[in-house]
Amino acid sequence: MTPNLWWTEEQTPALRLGLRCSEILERRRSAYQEIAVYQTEQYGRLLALDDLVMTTEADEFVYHEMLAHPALTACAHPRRVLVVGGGDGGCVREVCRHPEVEAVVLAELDGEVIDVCRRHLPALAGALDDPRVQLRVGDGVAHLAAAAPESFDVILVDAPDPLGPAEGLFGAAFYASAARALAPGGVLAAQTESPFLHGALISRVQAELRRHFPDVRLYWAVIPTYPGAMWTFSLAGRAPLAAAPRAARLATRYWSAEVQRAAFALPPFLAALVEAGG
Ligand code: SPD
Repeated sequence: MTPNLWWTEEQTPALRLGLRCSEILERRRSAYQEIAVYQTEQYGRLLALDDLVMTTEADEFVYHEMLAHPALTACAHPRRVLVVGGGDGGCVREVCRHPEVEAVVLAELDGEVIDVCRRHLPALAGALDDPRVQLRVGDGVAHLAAAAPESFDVILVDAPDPLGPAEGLFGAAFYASAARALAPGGVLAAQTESPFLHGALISRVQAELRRHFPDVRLYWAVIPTYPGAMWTFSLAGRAPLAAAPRAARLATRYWSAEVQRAAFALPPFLAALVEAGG
């Protein structure tokens, strides 16, 4: 144990998140990034990529449940699911809770993220052993561009922050590929960052999605270790989305049908970001 070991994320040049750690469980450089897992005293194990929090044991359920279940319950027949990013397995775990799902493809850029999470975050990465899951290690943008038309019912974009290779996961070409790869009743959900730090990105993504999808919404959840704590997701349907989600009985800790309804109620400053995209 290293005394007084602090992990810090520089969220902006003027804002940091600090968590005291008892141990660095792993720290290594892959071809793409530095991958690290810390044992924090407050929030359990923390996975960081290039010194940015990807997930912690304490709040991962909020993010993964809220990324997966709104899209899966908005889709009438979610049989074939693509998860882009999310090599930790948390999003795949939530997808696998739905018995209607027959196949889940995980397209993760960095195979070493999967290896590290299998070792240190088994409550998330254990889902990758579900027989319905197929792992595809490689660029998610290229994977989607090469996907057959209408080959997925649900696409979930579990992107890291929009820096470096992940920028493409927030880009116009990626959303065009996603619309093409979704079946007629298909639904996409994507994490779209913090309204406090990335308002312009939210406006741009919402506008871009509206170019390809007839029904686009924004919703939010509270994730304490992400910058600003208030986090947004974008939902887009290839057809107008039903007023009520499909009923689903899921063993969840944050998501429920009622929470989902509430998550789409936007405070005026969030509604303004949606409208600002034009
Ligand atoms: N700033 C944190 C953004 C991270 C979003 N993706 C996290 C991946 C967890 N599966």
